[in-house]
This record gives sequence, structure tokens and C-alpha cells, in this order.
Amino acid sequence: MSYESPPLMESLVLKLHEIQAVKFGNFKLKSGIFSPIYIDLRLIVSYPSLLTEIANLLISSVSAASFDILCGVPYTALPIATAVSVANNIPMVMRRKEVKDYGTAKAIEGAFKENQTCLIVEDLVTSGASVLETAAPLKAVGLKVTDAVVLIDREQGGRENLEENGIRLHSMIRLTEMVEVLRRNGRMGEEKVKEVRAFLEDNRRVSVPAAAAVAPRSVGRGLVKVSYEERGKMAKNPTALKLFEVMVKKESNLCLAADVPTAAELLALADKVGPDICLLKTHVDIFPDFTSDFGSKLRSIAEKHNFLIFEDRKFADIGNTVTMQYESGVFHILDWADITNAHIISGPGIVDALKLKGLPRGRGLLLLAEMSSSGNLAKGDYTAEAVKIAEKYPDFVIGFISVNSASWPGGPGNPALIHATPGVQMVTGGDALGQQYNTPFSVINDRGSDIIIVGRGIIKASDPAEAAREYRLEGWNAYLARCS
Ligand code: S5P
Repeated sequence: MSYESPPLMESLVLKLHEIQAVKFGNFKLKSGIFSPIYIDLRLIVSYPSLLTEIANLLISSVSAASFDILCGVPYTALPIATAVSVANNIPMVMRRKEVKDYGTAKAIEGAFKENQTCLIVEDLVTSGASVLETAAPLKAVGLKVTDAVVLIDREQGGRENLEENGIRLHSMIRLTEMVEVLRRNGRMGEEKVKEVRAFLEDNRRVSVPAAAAVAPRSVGRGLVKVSYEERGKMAKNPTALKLFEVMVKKESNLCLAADVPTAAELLALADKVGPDICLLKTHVDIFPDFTSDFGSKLRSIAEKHNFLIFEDRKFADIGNTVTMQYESGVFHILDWADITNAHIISGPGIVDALKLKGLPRGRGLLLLAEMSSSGNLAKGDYTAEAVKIAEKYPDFVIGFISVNSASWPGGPGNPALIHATPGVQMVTGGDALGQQYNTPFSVINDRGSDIIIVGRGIIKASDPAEAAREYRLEGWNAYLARCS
């Protein structure tokens, strides 16, 4: 192969065309729009000299002084970032797209120090969504992200969207330049050129599909922008007010799902992550070492670190039965849990019953309006019924377990009610038993929830306290972004 065209960029475009990385047709992009041109840079792994050329070009566009480490956007840009790293002796980290629930369970792999600056390497930018998806977990582990380098800018709003999120984009080739090179060299007919130019003209600003990627934006989509502080004042239940106050004071909308094997481990964990959480959720029936002083021990840790306790009992029986399950038995949940929750499968009598015992003690109740597990039946009319029941008991029902409340007809509704969402990890995915995960940012800023409930994302991390801090920052920043 010989490429004599002098400008580096021109030669590169022709090489990409030659290896059939540039395709014409009708392609659906990640952003959901259809494009008459598609650039498939996954192919470059099979052309090592081209990969090296691309890596050299990319790194020449940014000053080495402005960053400490690199991170490629998975997957296509991973080999590019690796080539840049190896050739220039710049350390790299890797972002996992799926966080495993075994091993270290990290979203970012590699060695780095807090406050180092990380340069994002990307192959192609349309709206900038993929760069933002990689920037979020990097920032969550304390890295600074100010710049991203990209081989090809499709000029469809990525630069502007990233700029709005504090990231400068350095692009090597703009799509219009690419089209011009291909036209000049007889690789594209005039008709195609016209079609692609018209398409680019019509799609100058593709919005970041944060929701399109993860959540359906259905009718009635709404986000509560009122601050937690203001919402606390609207609450009619003392526990709800206290929870909002704790959230504001600690700048935390993080609930730890403390599903560890023993009560002893839970108490130790509560003391470690206490400073970063507003709420600690228990499944007290897990513990083989439960003793009657568990509640008072946990309450003294909760007081020390200023968080509330939520026993995730998921009551589901008739009223008379749940009063006994709540108050007595082995666990005496009423004595130590500020909050518990209930399914509405048995009808509103369950709320009357729990209220009878809980309200005199100032306790609060969350209703399961939705669930996070795949194939669950809590949707549609069932969810709507949970909302109706909640509205009937404003002094006792403090909110919901929900997943998609921004998409409910009318959105999350009454701002006095709190939405808490389980199924949260730094990256989307799931486990082998039906759990489904969304990111903190998507849960708060897109799906309209107030509290992220995180279990294995924290408890399986090598340093749970550090992980809790990362989740707290992610959740809080998402809340600030939502309110602004
Ligand atoms: O729909 C639900 C409701 C709840 S409360 N889905 C859930 O996962 N939960 C709880 O949230 C679940 O019982 C567990 O304690 C936690 C999620 O844990 P993780 O390890 O998957 O984050």
C-alpha cells in the first residue's frame, strides 16, 4: 500500500476508507438517529501500523503537561488508548462497562491517585454521551477530567455537550472534512456527498441520550427540581423531615444496602461507611448472630454518624398479621427501625395496620411502587395504585421504592414524598439472579429518584468506605445537576 497524499489527515482518511471503516447506507446510531454514513473504527485493531499512526496523531494534539493518565472509552478506543500509552510511556486506567459482583468490583481498573488528571481517548464522537459515561466513574473515584481527544468528530453537538459538562474536545478529523477528502479523491459520488452534508446540516445538535440509553422517556416525564431542604418543609411525617435534613447536612443521598452475612459485620460496616450515608438499610432476618441488643447497638452508631435506619422487611400480609410482625417476634423492628416498607398487594389495610403501630413512634413507611428485578409485576396500574394509597396517608407514608418515577404519568408527583431506588452501581448491568443496575447519575438525574440504594457496589468493594464516598459524590452531584 502506498499513500502519497501529503497531509497526514488526508492520508489517514483514505486509509480508513481503504480498510472499509467508512460505510454508506442507513445506520442507526447510539443516539437513536439514522445516518447515511457510518464509521466503524473497530476494524483498526487488524491494522497495527494504522493504529500506531492514529495514536501518534491523537497524542500530538494535546499537551502532555495537561494530564497524568489516560483512559480509553470502551471498547473501540481501548486499543487506541493502549497504543498511545505504550508509545509514550503514559500510564493508563481502564473503565469497566460491567462491574462484576465478585473480585474487586471496581468500575475503574488500574493504579492512580486522587486529583490526578485523566485524559479521555475516544474514537468517534456524536453527542458525546459515551465520553460522559466514561467521565462519570472517573470523576467518582476522584480523578479530574478536563479534556478528551477523539479521532473523528461527527460535528453533531458532541463538542458543545461536552463543553457544557466541563470537558474540552480535541478532534483530529471532522466529518465534513472527511467527506471532502473522499469526494476530492473520487471515493464518494456527488449524490452521496450531498446526502451526507444535508444529513449533517439537519442534525447539528444531537442531545446526549442519557435517558435514551437506559430509560424510556415516556409521557408525563418529570423531574422534581425543588431542593431536599424545601421538600423537608413539606413533609408531614417527622422521619421524612429528619431524612431530608440529614441528606442536606451530610450532602448525601446514599442509602447503604448492608446485606452482609452477620450482624457483627453489619455493625462494623455501619461505623465505617456511616459518615457518607443518609440511610442504612437492613435485612435483619439474614443474620445468624442476631441478638436482642442489635437494634440499640445500631441506633447508637446511627446517632454517632447521623443516619437513619431502614429495615427492608417488605411486609405483604393482611393488616392484623403485619402489626404483630412489625412489633414483636424475634426482631422487634418497630423498636429500632426509623423506616420500613410494604408491598400493597394486600390492599390499603396494610398501611392502616403499620400506621397504627408506627405513627405513635414517629416512624415512616415506604411503599413498593416498582421493583428493580427483571420481569417483576409492579408496574402500570399496580404502581398507580401505590401512588393513590400513598396520597391517602401523608402523615405516615413517606415515599416509595421506585425505579422510573420520572416516567410515571405526572412524574414523581408530590415533592414531599421520597423516592428511593435500588439496583444502583457505577455502570449499568445486572447479576445472575435478575437484579438490574442503573448508574447513580441516571437514577437521580434522569429517572427522577431521590435516594440511591447501593449494596454490592459498596460492600464488595476492596475499600467499602472509599466506595461509599464515591457513590455519595456521584449521587449528590447528580442531584445538584437536576436542581440547577
Ligand atoms: O426492587 C427492589 C427493592 C429492593 S428494597 N430491588 C432491590 O434490589 N431491593 C433491595 O436493594 C435488595 O433487597 C437489596 O437489599 C438491595 C440491592 O442490593 P444490590 O447488592 O443489588 O445493590
